[in-house]
Amino acid sequence: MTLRQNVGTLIALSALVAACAPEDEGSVRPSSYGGAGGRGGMAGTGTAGTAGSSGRGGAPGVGGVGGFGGTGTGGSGGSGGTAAIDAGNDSAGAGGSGGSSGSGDSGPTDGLLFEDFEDGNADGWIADVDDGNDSVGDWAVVTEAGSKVYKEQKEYSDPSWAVGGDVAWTDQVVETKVQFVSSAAGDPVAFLAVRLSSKDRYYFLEFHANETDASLKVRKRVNGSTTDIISSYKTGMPVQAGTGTWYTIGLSAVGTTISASLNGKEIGTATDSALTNGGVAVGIVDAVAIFDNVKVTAP
Ligand SMILES: [Ca+2]
Ligand SMILES: [Ca+2]
Repeated sequence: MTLRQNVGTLIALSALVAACAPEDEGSVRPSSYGGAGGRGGMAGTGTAGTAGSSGRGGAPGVGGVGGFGGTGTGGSGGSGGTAAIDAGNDSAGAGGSGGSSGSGDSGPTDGLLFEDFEDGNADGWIADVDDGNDSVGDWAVVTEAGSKVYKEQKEYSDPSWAVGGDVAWTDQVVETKVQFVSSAAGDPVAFLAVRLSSKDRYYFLEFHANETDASLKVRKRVNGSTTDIISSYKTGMPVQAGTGTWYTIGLSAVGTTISASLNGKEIGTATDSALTNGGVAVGIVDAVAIFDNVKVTAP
């Protein structure tokens, strides 16, 4: 039955009730009849109920997950949820949004070390280790081109190193991105070292930015003497690395095999047994340069 039909039925019923009601309560009735009932009163006007309380806000979100690499911290908790706004609606508001991501260095968890410097810290790195001159070196984590990088900010004519890792490491495959920023001296060289156990014991790669050949060398430093293991390469080398371009340089020491790579391509291998263990290092001479994504894995 529609509403209109409903209303019509009610009106009809009212008319019927009115028709059956006595016109005059005082009229004389046969004594065998009881008195007629009185008229119904006017409909009352009820007071509207008070609105229900709003729902409670949702619980704050869970903090984000810290980054891989062992140095990340959890993100901050999310904000509380929005309270329900409908009067009388006692359901809970929506839950809070999730927390922000952690700020730790990301990267592979199966490697020995990964450092992208995105947490703003060169944690675990020791700078200014060089050949006896402790005043050399001005390393800092800075933002360049949207990424945090490790920068040797001043140009020195003596090698300036930053070392990391663990002196107990044996077999290791290391690579890093490097970019020469400037070189007043005009003969910039970047270094990458493996099996470094002291300032006088390590294998290292030399990357000469302004050579057109012989721009990479692999050398060893043993008890204060430096010796070439692989003196030069020409095949696959850039024609002057120059400044402003990222290169990936790699050096590995697996057993007695020492290998070097440029942009992921192996460019030479040598055999040497002088050094068996040590950490890693990046370095620079005659240049301002930046490093990023230092990765060490065990083969
Ligand atoms: Ca970075
Ligand atoms: Ca870091």
